[in-house]
Amino acid sequence: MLSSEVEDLAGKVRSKNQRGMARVLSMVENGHPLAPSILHSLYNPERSGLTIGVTGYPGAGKSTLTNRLIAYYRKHGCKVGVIAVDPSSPFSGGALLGDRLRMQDHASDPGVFIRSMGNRGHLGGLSGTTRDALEVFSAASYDPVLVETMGVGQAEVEIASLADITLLVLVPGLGDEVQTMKAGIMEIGDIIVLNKADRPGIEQLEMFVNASLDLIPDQISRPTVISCSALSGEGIEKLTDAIANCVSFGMGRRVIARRRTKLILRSIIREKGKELARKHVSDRYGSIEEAIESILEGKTTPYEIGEMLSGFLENKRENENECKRD
Ligand SMILES: Nc1nc2c(ncn2[C@@H]2O[C@H](COP(=O)(O)OP(=O)(O)OP(=O)(O)O)[C@@H](O)[C@H]2O)c(=O)[nH]1
Ligand SMILES: [Mg+2]
Repeated sequence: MLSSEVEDLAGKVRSKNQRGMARVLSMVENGHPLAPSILHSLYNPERSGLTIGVTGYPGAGKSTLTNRLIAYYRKHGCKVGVIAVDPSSPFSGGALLGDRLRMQDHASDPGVFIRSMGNRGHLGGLSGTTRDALEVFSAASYDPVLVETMGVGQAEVEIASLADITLLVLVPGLGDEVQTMKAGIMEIGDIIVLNKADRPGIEQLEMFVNASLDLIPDQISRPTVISCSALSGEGIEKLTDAIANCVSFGMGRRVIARRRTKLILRSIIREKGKELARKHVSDRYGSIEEAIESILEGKTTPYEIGEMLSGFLENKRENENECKRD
């Protein structure tokens, strides 16, 4: 019964049924117990869909740029998916109001599927939701899928870099040092987009960004820098060319498949490891709070609890091996 429901929903996603897709996305977001089985059925590391993360400071023009990219890819006959991620928002389902206004040119286009994601019940938080939503979009043959995140905090950067290619959007006048000098920010993007090139200060920003890139260690590949104006559309084709170049030169399909699989597996290991460890500590002490009390009362230490967890995982593995031998 369950497996037929799983296959039915996975089939709907594959056949691009928009209602089925919306249903599966909600299940993913709410941590529905069937969601992992549906994702298992949909997963294909070599699927052709390209995912593009768009990150940058609030107001940098990410939505305006996303809107331009949607128009460009639609003109070239692609079906485009958009995930707008807002960690501060408890709302999800439809597009966020501001983004909906900016992307309204495409809201009624059946070849564009826009979905916003806020914080919900997914164990892996918003990055887990986005990771899984990307699979759903790609399985439904949306190509490319654009992921816009608000802000450039650690969580947003992590989310944007779940995509195959990440665009980091900077603008003149925000204080070049602030934009570029934040720990490792220049290393986030495969492409650094200097948006609002119609504004004064673009040359200084270009110089500053290039000088900052000179400081990046050699082993990290140097991002491409593209100036454009999302408002006027100038430079957008240069950007889409740079995206295409990233795919054809930097990463063939197999490279993308491997990178994608590594990212997903790493994030699932982190998520499950955390869940398992938390649960075990809670079971042992009643709750995490009570474990803290025990430490404060001198009954144990965080390190002893760490050792206890290692022992627990080792035993679990031994038990599994024994089961296999039986
Ligand atoms: N002059 C100029 N203004 C732009 C350009 N791109 C975007 N804007 C304007 O900048 C403002 C913010 O644009 P958004 O696209 O909403 O920026 P955002 O990065 O999505 O903003 P948040 O989602 O709130 O972080 C809007 O008023 C846009 O019209 C550009 O290339 N040039
Ligand atoms: Mg926006």
